[in-house]
Amino acid sequence: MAAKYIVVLVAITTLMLRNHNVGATELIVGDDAAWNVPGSPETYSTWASKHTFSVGDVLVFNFVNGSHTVALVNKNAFETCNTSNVNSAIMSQSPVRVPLQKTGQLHFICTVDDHCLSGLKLSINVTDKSPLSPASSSTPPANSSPTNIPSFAFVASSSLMLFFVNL
Ligand SMILES: [Cu+2]
Repeated sequence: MAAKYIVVLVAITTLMLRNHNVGATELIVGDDAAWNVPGSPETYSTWASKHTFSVGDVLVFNFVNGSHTVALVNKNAFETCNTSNVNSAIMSQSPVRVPLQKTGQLHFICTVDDHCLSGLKLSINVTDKSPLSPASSSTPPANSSPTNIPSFAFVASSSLMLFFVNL
């Protein structure tokens, strides 16, 4: 229970911080590890669990050209690393930039050799950006009630919590 409570608190805090961010967030996949065959197969699921993905954000895959690719696949192809069943062009020019345009699950794999089987795969859950809250320095619109923010945060954090718990 304590762990879930902490996850909810972190999610709410994240949402509230996000309310103050304007514009797209660029997310460097893997951070310093970039898009490379990882030492641990969980590298990219761990990375995904530490980030929030919102409509309007941009995923950036960095790698050495010729070493890797990025392709969008369905859930089944993601799980089985079926590199012959891709839903997008195979993107091979680093950096590959993928704007997140709608909510839902997105699955990416590298189609080179057995890289996907070695863990070079990424699954993310894209959610709606929280509604723009009035900046604290400006006058709130008349139809904006502060009570809307906690309730929204609760609903959104609940779904985030489920996302974390399901990992
Ligand atoms: Cu690769």
